[in-house]
Amino acid sequence: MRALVRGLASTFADAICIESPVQPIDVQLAQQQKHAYVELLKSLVHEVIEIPADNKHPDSCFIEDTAVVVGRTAIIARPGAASRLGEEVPVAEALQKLGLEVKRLEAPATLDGGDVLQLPGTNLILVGLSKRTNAASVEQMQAHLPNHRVVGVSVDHGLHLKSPLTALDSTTLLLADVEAGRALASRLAALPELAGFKRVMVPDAVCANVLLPSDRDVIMQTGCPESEAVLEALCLDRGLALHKLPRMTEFVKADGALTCCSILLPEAT
Ligand code: CIR
Repeated sequence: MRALVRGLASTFADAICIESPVQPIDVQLAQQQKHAYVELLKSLVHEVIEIPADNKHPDSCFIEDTAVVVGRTAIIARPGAASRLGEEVPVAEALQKLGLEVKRLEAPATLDGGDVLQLPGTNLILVGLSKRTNAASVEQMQAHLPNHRVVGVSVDHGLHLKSPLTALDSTTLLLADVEAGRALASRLAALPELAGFKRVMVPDAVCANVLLPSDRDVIMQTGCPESEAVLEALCLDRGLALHKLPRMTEFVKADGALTCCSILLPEAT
């Protein structure tokens, strides 16, 4: 696996904060937290490639939202927040240079990558129908990915589908036991495609969003001992290595999840 990340804008303090209580962002602390994230990723993937910061786009470090990589295909997103339009341009160029087959979503589709959950070990891709992502993007994603099943799921609360939900592996979904996670749990219960997945709730909003830099490694954020204990037990049971990253408080203030700061590129790419 390789990872694409983006430098932190000097304007990061102006990032969109809608879901979390507004608190001033300490950009220097954010730099340190981002550095720790990248260093941990470097120890777990073959290469981390960094696209330079873009000070005109305060949210541009949230690179996950700008493209979805599925195998050798990169689908370039159309960010759902007007202030984020354009962030995807250098990301598309980088993915093209890396040899991926680049496809684009076209208007009226809008999509943030944080709304796209690929379920490991299956050809199923869930797309959250949220404030940022619409049904046209589901149709276009499906057309670009004929060997996958792309299924839209309504996101009634919170920013993105993956804010309170990720997959731990091909058997287990993690959900945050908060309003957004509970609402999604009932939406997911109605999907026959997910019948084979066990659903595990963790108490903390931040801890259900884990990053999988390989099929053996899981990264989570600290800050909730109860959630950490749940993840420890799950990982032990599955032979997965759990890596704990000190909570990225400044990113959480801007509604960012752990997955949001990278795009993972499978090895063949
Ligand atoms: C936004 O509102 O777009 C950013 N402040 C946060 C984006 C977080 N993205 C993600 O978790 N995938």
